[in-house]
Amino acid sequence: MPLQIVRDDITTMKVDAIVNAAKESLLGGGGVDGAIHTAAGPELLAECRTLGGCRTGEAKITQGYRLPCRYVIHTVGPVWRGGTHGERELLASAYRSSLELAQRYRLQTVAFPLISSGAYGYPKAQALKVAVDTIGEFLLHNDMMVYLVIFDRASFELGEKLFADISAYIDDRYVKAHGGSRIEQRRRALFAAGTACEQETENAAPCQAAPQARRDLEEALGKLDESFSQMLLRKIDQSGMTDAQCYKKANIDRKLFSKIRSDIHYKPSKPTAMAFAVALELSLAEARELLEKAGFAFSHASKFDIIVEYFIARGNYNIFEINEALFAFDQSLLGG
Ligand code: AR6
Repeated sequence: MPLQIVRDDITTMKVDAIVNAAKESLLGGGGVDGAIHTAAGPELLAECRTLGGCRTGEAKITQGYRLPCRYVIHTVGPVWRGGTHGERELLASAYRSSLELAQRYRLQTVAFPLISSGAYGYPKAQALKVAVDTIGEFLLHNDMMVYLVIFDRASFELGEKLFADISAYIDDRYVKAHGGSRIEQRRRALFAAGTACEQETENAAPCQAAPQARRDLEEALGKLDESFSQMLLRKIDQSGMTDAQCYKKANIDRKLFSKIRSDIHYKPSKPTAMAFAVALELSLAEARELLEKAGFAFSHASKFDIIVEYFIARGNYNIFEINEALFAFDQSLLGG
């Protein structure tokens, strides 16, 4: 999965580079900067002294010294001054400059903290959105594995309204699926089965199927043999996207996509299948059909399913926003 949101201490990340939320002097400070310098040892500060500082929105690179990563990319985010002083663009630029530097050094794995969201006062939910949007945009055109490291639970806040909306959506469905006693649930299930039987009996026609119905049946049977992989490739072709555009939009890496492409019987995990449904911007009915090919269903007994359904039903196919919400509700993320 090219972008993963994880809860961790960035100084422990075993990646090619971690990013430091530094100040313009690059001479150390508190927060994540302090933690990185402490873990790296005094050689880091010595190298930083040779760099001549770093302007807000730009990035510089050093060795990682005693850290488990090879490099530290130092970037400087903006100080929050109410949001009307170009903060968003400067913050996006801090992420972009760091990613471009990582690309120049041919790094494959990079971990970011939530830049500017501590001492520099950028509201956390907005800082997170800028991070996710900017990294997401970069990953549409570049291959890299990026971790967004959230240090404490409190750093992570979905917009209040979005959180409330999703909670209500889950409650409406999840509670229904789990509500009532076992007897009540059994009664409902029996009732549903009974109704279906009655309908079947009513509709049962002793005569031959009409020609149209037979054609529909033949078409359906013809589709029976289509595997997940085949349906996926067909839908990608129909969408006009290239394979790469589709798997990047699905937050899936190239290797996994090649496996799916070359093995028509490949059985993806549910988050992978869902990720493609989102990347292809399928309707709920189409998404169900694709999931079925992989042996899955949308279930109202699963918060994960309900959250993805919430976004699809609203036509919001931004996989990174969906992942933010899944992360907030402690669910697996979409992708490979
Ligand atoms: N791992 C991951 N994230 C962390 C860690 C950690 N070990 N420690 C803190 N965070 P901040 P800024 C999170 O203040 O707002 C320094 O003094 C923290 O929860 O470190 O960009 C510099 O020298 C927060 O969400 O950076 C500058 O003067 C995020 O990292 C100034 O602070 C960023 O908080 C930069 O301020």
